[in-house]
Order: sequence, then structure tokens, then C-alpha cells
Amino acid sequence: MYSEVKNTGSANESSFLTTLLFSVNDRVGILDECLTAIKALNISLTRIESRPSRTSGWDYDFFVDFSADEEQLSNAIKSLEKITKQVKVISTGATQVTLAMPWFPRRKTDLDTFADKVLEMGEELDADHPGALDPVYRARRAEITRIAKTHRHGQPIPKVEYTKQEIETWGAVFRSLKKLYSSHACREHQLVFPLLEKNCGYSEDNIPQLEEVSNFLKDYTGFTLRPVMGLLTSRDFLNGLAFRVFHSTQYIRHHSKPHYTPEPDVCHELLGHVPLFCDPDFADFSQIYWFTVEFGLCRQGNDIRAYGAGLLSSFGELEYALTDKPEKRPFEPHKTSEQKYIVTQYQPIYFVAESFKDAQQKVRDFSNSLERPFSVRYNPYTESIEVLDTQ
Ligand code: NLE
Ligand code: FE
Repeated sequence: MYSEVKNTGSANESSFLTTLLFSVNDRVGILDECLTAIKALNISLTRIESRPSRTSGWDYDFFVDFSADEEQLSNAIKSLEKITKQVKVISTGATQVTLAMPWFPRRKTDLDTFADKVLEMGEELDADHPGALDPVYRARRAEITRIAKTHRHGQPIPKVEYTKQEIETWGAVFRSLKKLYSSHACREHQLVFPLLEKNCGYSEDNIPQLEEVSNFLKDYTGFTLRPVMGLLTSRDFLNGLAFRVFHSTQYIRHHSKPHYTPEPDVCHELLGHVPLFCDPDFADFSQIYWFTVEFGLCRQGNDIRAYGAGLLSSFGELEYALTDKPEKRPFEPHKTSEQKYIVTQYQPIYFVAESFKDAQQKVRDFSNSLERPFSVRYNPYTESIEVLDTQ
């Protein structure tokens, strides 16, 4: 498989990146003839891919990418037309300069580069964080985040030996939330919670280990967890989700404020996110992240219930969210995606989905309406993302 588009061979200032499709009747040596014709024009290919023709029986379609100037391109089309059934320009016109599309990971190992690119409150706690002025807490966080810093794809996630105080904080959060879940959490969360208790060591006197939970999730919906030092940029975080990799913190909130913390911690990941990633419909949609995955509400029968992890891990905000105090609006991706939000307090506005299926369809329609100059495809065999042609 190919990877980055390179500046190669005959490419020069007047070169354009072009993707051609040509279809051939299958016979011995036909591909070789096509490639020879291209080679004769001093064109260097950066990708070649084949697929059985969608339109007729034993034919094959080939996709090729290369950089060429106008003359080379028109000669290539002429030469190929002589020996193939059809030639189609899928895209052309991107110069080497505009080729600089924003980087995104193509394979799972690329996620290794995110390890120490965290936003505020990674190692350095923000001033208004409840643990900011506690040197013991800060040192402990640094010790735990070292695991994330050195973790590489494919390695097991090292176990953290949590202290007595940490387990007590977890216990306080766990107990209070468990009481609220039956009346406040959506049914998908309630359904899977006992399974996590049974299989992954969820209990009030044990903080489950990411490795164990990750293996469980992998069997369930193909999601895996990967340790992270703190908040990633939305871009990196969502890029991880494209591989069904969920970045999870391993440290715990400050013991002085168990009911709410402004940032993710192990309670948030394990009690808020993990149960929902067990639901296949939910696992399939994770865009428009803030007002769904983090703070989403959904209608269930005559009730409104919480499915956002930021609610399911905060016993303060979970209670508040279902009262009349905050505003509730219907989930509409076009509007929801433009809504500004604050990250350090209870949310003033929540968006209510009709169901996961409905929200999933709305998000799908919304992403189809976004323009992207190329299409991508996930290759499950190599666990990598392939860039295809222009849409
Ligand atoms: N406020 C949440 C909690 O206390 O668990 C964490 C939110 C992280 C986005
Ligand atoms: Fe979160």
C-alpha cells in the first residue's frame, strides 16, 4: 500500500497531482503494457490500486496517482486509451503546494505521536483545578502520566497500583453515581454496567485497570483504550476515534471534590465513557463530540436520560442536568456543531437526541454535507486509513 504523496521523478512547478482510473479486459500482461506506456512519458506513479470492475464481469479497474504537467497528462490519457476500455480522470489540479493537506494519522502506530502533545491540565494543572496547589497530588499525577508518555501501540497498558486515598476517592464517586444511574442514566449504560462489574473489576473498592477494560471493549465493539497524559486537541482525539482508539487518562480527580472535576480522569473514562462504547450504535457515532459523547441527553419513553460521559461521571452535574435549570434543545447537528460551550462548569445548554439511531443518522447526514477534497476508506486488514480519489 501507498502512504504519503511524495514529490517524485518528473514532478515540477507546473505539475498537478492526478488520479486516473482505467479499466481493462483481463488478459496476461495488460497491466504491464499500461505501466510501460506511463513510464515512457517519464511519469512516476505514487499509487496504484486495483479492484474488480463494478460494471462488467471479468474486467478490472486500476486507480493510479501521479504528478504530471498538462502535456504529460494528455499524452498519458491518449496512450492508455489505445490499450484500455476506458480512461477517466478522477481528479486533477492539486499542485504540489496545495497538496499540503493537514496531516492525519493513516495507521494506528501514528497515534504514538500524540503521546506528549497534551493541552493544559496535562502535567501542568490549571490554576483553578482543585489539585493545582497540592504538591503531593501533582507529583502523583506526574508519576502516572509517565506511563502514557512512554506507551507505544501494541504494548499492554501497564497496571497502576492505586493508593488507599485514590481508591477512596473512586469509591465515593462510584457509590454516589451508582445510586443515580437507575433514575438518570440511559438504558444502554444500565445494561452494560453489571457486565463491567462482573468482568472488569468495577466495584467501589477497586479502580479497574485500563488494560483489562480495553481487552473487554475490544471483544465487544472493537474499541480499545490507550493511556493519555491529559486533554488532547479535539483533532488528535477524534483522529484516535477513527481507529476506534479511545484515549483514556489513568490518574484520578482530587479527593477534595469528588462530585465534579473540570477535566477527564479515570472515573470519567471508566464510568462515563466505557459503558457507552460497549453499545454498537453508540460506538459507531462519535462526532459532534461535546454535546453527544460528553454531555448528551436522550429521550427514553417519557423521560430524558443521560448518555454523555461528562454527566455519567459527575454526580453533581448528572443530577443538575435532569432538572429544569439548564436549557434543553433538540439535537440538530447543524446547530449543535456551532454552539459554543464552557468546559469548567456545569453546562447551561444540553441537546436531547431522539435515540442513538436517530442521532447517528443525523450525524451521518451532517458529515456527508461537509466538503472534503478526497475520500478515505478504513482498511480493517491493515488497520490503516487509505486516501482515495476526489469525491
Ligand atoms: N465533569 C466531569 C466529571 O466530573 O466527571 C468530567 C468531564 C470531562 C470532560
Ligand atoms: Fe470525556
